[in-house]
Amino acid sequence: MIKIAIQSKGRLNEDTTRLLADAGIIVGAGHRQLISRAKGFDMEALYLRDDDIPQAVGMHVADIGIVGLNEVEERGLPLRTVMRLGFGACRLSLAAPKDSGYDGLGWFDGRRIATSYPRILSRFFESEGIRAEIHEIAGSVEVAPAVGMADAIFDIVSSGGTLLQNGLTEVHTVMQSEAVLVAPHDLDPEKEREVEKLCFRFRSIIDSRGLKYVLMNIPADRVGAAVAMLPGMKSPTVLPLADPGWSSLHVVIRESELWDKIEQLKQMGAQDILVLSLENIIR
Ligand code: PRT
Ligand code: ZN
Repeated sequence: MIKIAIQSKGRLNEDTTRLLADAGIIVGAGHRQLISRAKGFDMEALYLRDDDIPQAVGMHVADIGIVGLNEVEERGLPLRTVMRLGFGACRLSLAAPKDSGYDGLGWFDGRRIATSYPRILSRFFESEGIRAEIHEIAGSVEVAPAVGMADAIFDIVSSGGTLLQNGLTEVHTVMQSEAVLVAPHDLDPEKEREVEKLCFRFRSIIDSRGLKYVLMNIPADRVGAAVAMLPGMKSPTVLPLADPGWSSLHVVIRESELWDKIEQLKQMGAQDILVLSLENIIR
């Protein structure tokens, strides 16, 4: 049985349990549990604070973990990023007060920067040859400049709303982050096979997100033109209808292009268009 460490509560908890559920693996919500036996996969879930997940995996308390790449990088442990999971997207950025007169990275020289990610920041400053004072604080980093604790901050940003509310401007992005599946480098081969099975399920779910399966009837003499403008995994499927003048066309379309493509298909004479959601793509 493999043990997976997941965030007990917080931003990644819900998306993590949803990804597992979509993969046919039901675990408890975690809010009051420490550990639970999963249904649908031979697995135990360990509920931890995100900060502790890299270490739990590094120490083999858990075999794998789902956590933000930012936490993995900050801990600096020898872990392997097995897979990016496509949720929890954010970036780690430097931000300065709006009226700071910021004029490039050199501005940080000799200044005080508040952050909960001192290791990532000091590595970055080192690589840029910047000497700044890094002040580690645990929470509410964004208020540090206003209360005089720092000249600037280095923190997680997603919409940027929090920076704006605190009179700060994002001046430099240091890293992009998202939730990742991590494992140690020396997982035993039997567990490694289980992790591969899990990744196979995750991959099929992640690949199918944002895709729609579209079926339609279209005049047979327009099929060539329709196929030419459609994507499709290999190429669209074309099936003859009982009426020789018509064909049925099946295709996978990215949600962002859906309406655009449907309008073009309608203009080509497509009718009875069905749009279905896609749950999995097994390649
Ligand atoms: O209790 P525990 O220690 O487990 O959780 P936590 O409070 O330390 O972390 P949590 O749940 O807030 O975040 C978990 C992970 O989610 C982070 O490590 C990131 O990988 C990821 N993530 C994605 C984010 C955000 N987006 C995010 N926006 N983590 C934090 N934020 C913060 C941001 O710093 C800002 O203060 O949310 C606020 C709103 O952001 P804006 O830019 O949208 O205003
Ligand atoms: Zn945390």
